[in-house]
Amino acid sequence: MFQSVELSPGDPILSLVEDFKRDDRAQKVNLSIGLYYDEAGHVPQLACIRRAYERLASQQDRPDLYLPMEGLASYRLAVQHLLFGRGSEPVQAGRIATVQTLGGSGALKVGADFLHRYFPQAELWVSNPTWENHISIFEGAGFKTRTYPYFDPATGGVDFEAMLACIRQIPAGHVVLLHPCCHNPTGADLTDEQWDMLVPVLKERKLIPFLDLAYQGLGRSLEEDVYAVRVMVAAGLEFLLSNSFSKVFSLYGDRIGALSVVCPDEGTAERVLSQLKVTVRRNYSSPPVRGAQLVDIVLGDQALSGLWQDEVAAMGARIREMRKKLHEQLVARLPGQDFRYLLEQRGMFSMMKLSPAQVDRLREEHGVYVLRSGRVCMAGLNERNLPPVVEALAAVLAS
Ligand code: PLP
Ligand code: TYF
Repeated sequence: MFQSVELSPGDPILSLVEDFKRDDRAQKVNLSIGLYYDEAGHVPQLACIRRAYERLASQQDRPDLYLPMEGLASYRLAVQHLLFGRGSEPVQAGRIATVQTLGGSGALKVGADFLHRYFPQAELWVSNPTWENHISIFEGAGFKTRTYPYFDPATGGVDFEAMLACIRQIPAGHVVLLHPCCHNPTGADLTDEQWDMLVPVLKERKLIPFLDLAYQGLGRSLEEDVYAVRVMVAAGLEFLLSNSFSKVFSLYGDRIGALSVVCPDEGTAERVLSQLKVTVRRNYSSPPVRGAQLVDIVLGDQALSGLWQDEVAAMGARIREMRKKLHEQLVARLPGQDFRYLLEQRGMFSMMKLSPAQVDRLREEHGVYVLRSGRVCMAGLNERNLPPVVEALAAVLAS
């Protein structure tokens, strides 16, 4: 019966991680998957999470029951406060429907299923390029996907004119997926002024914006990284916002995130929430409990939340420092080449000007793993691996 099943080629990012694990060279460096590593090269457990675990242990004397379909109530409210602002009008008005999800991926899936049910004709528009899973998840939910121009390899920035021109042509009612900060895979973000110009177009064209936020705080700051959210709220748009806490709480395996749908009024939000619950029920009934409890403890406590904010700020600062050093050392080695884009791009990733052949040489000759597209995880760099990485890049970029 199952003999005709073909082998899937697998996720390109995760398969590269498997290759890396099998590589027995001591000097190998993994800059492929998007994980935040500390200066010692470890994926850290944050101090605020350690404290939250201690608190949880002292409170927990009952078995874990199922959470409701929409997740932990206090967590959902804490998410709204973080993303939209505690005193913000849509939070105060109760016009945001938020459900706890299995990471950012789960939020995308719940959002995609919900949208496809209510807007079956809508197509999804994503940036060219985008995180591959955006396409997989939406196609899995039944969407046809298309791309709008985004990354300009010549400058390492956004080709905003082409992006805007394309978005002006998208038929009303289609879904436009946007990265509010730390674009995956390029690191090229819109400026605040560009968001100011884009948002009225989305509104005028009656498009459905879907913001996917996986790196809040790792670009500029927790507040600046949600500028797009602020502008959309101020413009009175209805939109979806998925967020992931995998990176910013270093809680990858707990699968914790949320989906928020900003509605015009409280009654609509109530009905939307009821449908998001239906979507959850049809997929996996209810979300896991631990990640929500941990994040809720941190965000709900002034001291722990302050500690978390400092820890996120430190992660962001370390990435920027690594960008600066990589830039400095590459310029010193290859004075004729322009690496300014490393400083301008934001977040965990940079799309480096590397051909697939150069990427293969990095891996085969130097044990430096980056994605085939040229995406390099800046958050995997540290003082110890920087010299061999610079050496490897200089070698493949020189010839
Ligand atoms: N969205 C973007 C843009 C991402 O880069 C990622 C990667 O982790 C996700 C969503 C998925 O997040 P999670 O691992 O929490 O599912
Ligand atoms: O882009 C990345 O590297 C991260 C991690 O199927 C990731 O978003 C990669 C692939 C995947 C899930 C997460």
